Amino acid sequence: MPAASTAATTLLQASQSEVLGEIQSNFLLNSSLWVNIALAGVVILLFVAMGRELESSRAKLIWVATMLVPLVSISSYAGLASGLTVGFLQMPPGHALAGQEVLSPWGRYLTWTFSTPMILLALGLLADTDMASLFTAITMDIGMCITGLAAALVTSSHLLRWVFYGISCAFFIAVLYVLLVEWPADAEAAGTSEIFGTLKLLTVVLWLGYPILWALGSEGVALLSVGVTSWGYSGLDILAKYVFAFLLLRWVAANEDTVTQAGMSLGSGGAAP
Ligand code: RET
Repeated sequence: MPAASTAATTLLQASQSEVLGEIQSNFLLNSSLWVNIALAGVVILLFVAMGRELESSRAKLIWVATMLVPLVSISSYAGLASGLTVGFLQMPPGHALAGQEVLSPWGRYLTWTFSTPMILLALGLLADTDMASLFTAITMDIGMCITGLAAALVTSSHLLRWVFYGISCAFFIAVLYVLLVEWPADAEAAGTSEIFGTLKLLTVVLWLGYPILWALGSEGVALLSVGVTSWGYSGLDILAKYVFAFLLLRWVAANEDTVTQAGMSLGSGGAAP
């Protein structure tokens, strides 16, 4: 196969140290990664302390799901900062950066597959939803992340990048439907509607920022540079993960009884009959 066509269909061959050099020479990009590593570390310690007093298995389940968010995050950002999950892509004809080698932090999209289901698991447990609804939200969310990763990695066709983007958005709409239509009613019945309402709003508003950023960033129409896009995601992550998780854990720690009594639908260790 001629070298040019190989380059156009795969991540370009670049050593990890070349990628690392590129990341470290871009202050905006590098700082957006290290700030999150530091924050995730602090947040993990804080959450360990906040969960110490929890007793019921249901409250502990919400706590573990919430803890996994910064744990996945610190691993994800370490992967990006080391260059392990970053590569160069040659954009296809039609793309604003066609033919150029663009730095792609593809590990970000991959690791969302592990962090976002934890956010939804914690929210679903808080709303005391049923297994079918929880399964729907989580599988649609995984679909959104994997097809989003495909949209970022496809270099054979500009059109197909946007086709994957559209598929990812369709999965996202299903997640939004569950969050906005199904779970609020469940939370009302479980007596958790106030905190659920706050967290739902935070989640929906912030999550909408991700596809917008993708479309404007170097993966999409390239209006924003790699560094600015990365700071955009890092900022959204700080709010959608750490602030979200802090609010959730603080409420669970203060209202363990409500959480325990509500926990009958999923059979995950609610109050004894
Ligand atoms: C992509 C691009 C394709 C279309 C859509 C997207 C949505 C991404 C979202 C990500 C949320 C990430 C969070 C991470 C926390 O760890 C993949 C950007 C719809 C909603 C909250």
